[in-house]
Amino acid sequence: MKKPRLILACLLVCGAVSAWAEDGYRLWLRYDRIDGQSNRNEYRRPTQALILATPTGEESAIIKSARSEVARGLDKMLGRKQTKVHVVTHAPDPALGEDGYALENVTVDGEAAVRVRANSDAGVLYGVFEVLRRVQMRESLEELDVVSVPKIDRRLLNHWDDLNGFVERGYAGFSLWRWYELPEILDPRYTDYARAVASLGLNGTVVTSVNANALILTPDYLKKVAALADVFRAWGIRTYLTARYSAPIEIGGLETADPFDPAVQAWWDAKIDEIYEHIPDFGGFVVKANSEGQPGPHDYGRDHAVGANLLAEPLAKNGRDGIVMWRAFVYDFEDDTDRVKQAYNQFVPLDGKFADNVLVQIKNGPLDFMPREAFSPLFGATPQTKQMVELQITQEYLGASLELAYLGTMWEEVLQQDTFVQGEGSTIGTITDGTLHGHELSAIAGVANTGTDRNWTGHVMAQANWYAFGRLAWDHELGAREIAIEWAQLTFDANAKATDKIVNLLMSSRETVVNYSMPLGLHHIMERGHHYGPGPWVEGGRPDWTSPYYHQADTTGIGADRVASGSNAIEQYAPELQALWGNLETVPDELLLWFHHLPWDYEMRSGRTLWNELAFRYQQGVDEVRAMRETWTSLRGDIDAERWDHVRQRLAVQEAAAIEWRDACLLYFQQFSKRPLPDGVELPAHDLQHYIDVNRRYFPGHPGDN
Ligand code: BDP
Repeated sequence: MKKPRLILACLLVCGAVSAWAEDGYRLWLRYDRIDGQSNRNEYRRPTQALILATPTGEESAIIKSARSEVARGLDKMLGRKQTKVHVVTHAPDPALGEDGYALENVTVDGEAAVRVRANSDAGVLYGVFEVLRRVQMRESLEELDVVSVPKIDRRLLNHWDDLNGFVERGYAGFSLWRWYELPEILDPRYTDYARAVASLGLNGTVVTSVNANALILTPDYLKKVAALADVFRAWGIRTYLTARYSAPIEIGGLETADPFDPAVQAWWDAKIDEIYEHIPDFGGFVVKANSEGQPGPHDYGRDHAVGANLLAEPLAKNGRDGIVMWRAFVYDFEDDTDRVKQAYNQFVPLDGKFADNVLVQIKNGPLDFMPREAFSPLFGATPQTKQMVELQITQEYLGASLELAYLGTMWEEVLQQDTFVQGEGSTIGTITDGTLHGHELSAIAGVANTGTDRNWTGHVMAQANWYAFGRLAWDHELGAREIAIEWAQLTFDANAKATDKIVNLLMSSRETVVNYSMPLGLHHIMERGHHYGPGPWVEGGRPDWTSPYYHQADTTGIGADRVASGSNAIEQYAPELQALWGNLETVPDELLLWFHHLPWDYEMRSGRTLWNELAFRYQQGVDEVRAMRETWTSLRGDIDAERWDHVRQRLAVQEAAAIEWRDACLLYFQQFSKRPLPDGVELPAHDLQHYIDVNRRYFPGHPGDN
């Protein structure tokens, strides 16, 4: 009688396990057992022991994390009880910098071992993660000759998480931080989050939104932050906060937040001391000031440098190394200058005025994380000021977590973009890593796409964006394709042909989104508020929050005139780029309507008229999504059914979205072009009003009405 019950119990348990098994929770840290005895042996031998070598040789919390990851990863993959891990002292090696590591084959007591050598415990942890990655990818651990040193010091995620649990522009559930439970209750997920972050070599996290709430700086909340920071610290991750500029008024009881007011200065000084009491390795602040209604120094007639330095000084007090990341995402309603020129205009005159521990944090484009923008001309324009790039991992304008858009390709384009500010090779990567202008301190930020969804990012394929950001933060010269290959191998562990298909799908996906939403340099023509789906008709309210402000479509043509005949925003770029982009012969199609307003019959390189080309690009976007769906269908059986179906459903949504974009935009622009759709472009199923009437009240991630 006992047996059937046992079998039943097993069926239930096993069933439950498999129902959860492939829900994406494990991200790229799957650590499945490596099949095949011979294969396993290849890794067994060199990893008979792991030697963790640091200058102190201490058993710190981070070293304990590294040990736990070896047990969780290596032992599981190799089906081994316990890998021997020895922690030893080793002379510091200047070639490894603060966080870098070397992987070497050594022999200990006649046995082969892998030595992970670093100047810090965090470096060792990163090295251990690389060993694990190599085993997961079935790469050899013999003849190791690896030295890997991050190019950027502070590699940060920026969470746009509100204290009420809502994630601004987050499409993967709610905030991971359960403020009401903290500090007493620690969700085990905090540790899994930290493991994932550390596995990429990221070393900092800003846990609150740029649209900051001063409450986070009150004593109760600081205790909560400290509890999170304690978890993160064991994984080499420092905690940062956003600072609301008016906090001295809101929680300090002062009348003003004027940076020149001694009481305000004293308040921040004491507040920052208090933060360090709770979080001894506090990383510093991100500040959004005088932007989109946020308070800031302009409220008192002071500039951004004065504003930033107010916080920077106490952060650097008593040998602390806290920093201020002052955002350059500023534009003013009162200012009728082309919005894309405003940040440059505000920041260039301040060059040299920022304190040493201030970095100006600049979005890749001068507008706002569009599917494609020309880069922000502020990069490299203030050589005496440290600059860092802010990338957006969450897909605010690229289909949220409903659509597949691998951003590695976009970020490769951005980081390798030449600004020419110091001649050829003045890339945004080298500005961000500090080498171009000889700055010691460097940082990079990515707006996180994580939330409480079991798979962390809403769309399983959006995990690739978290992964790619982390890898590029470590080394901005890595290629988008090599990162995609790594991620696909680690995440799906499929055969080579299937992996190839997944990689190709990722690699073309961003351009596909550009094609069906904002081709040829169009921008900011999305729906208002939630920013999902088409909205070229959006009007009313402040002009720089409308679509016609950017597409400028009328009966004469379409496109933003940013050359001398128009706003002349192009003059903010180096002469090389002015020549390239200002000239219709040489400007790439991708940026055509970003810089030029052109007649509908303008003849494109393809030989088509501009109108026909526009229609053709929208159609191409739809066709490409259809091809993505076919590819995905062909992957059935090559990857697990759960994640296959998860992506399958979302690709169907993506096709419908692409069709909606195409039809809505073409019908809208056709009012001005007054030309028929060319052959090969499908006719819309509805009239324009139908698309205008679509109202997605239920769309998440919507903070207000911009
Ligand atoms: C825009 C978002 C908005 C953010 C803002 C920012 O729509 O939610 O608050 O950027 O970066 O992209 O401050």
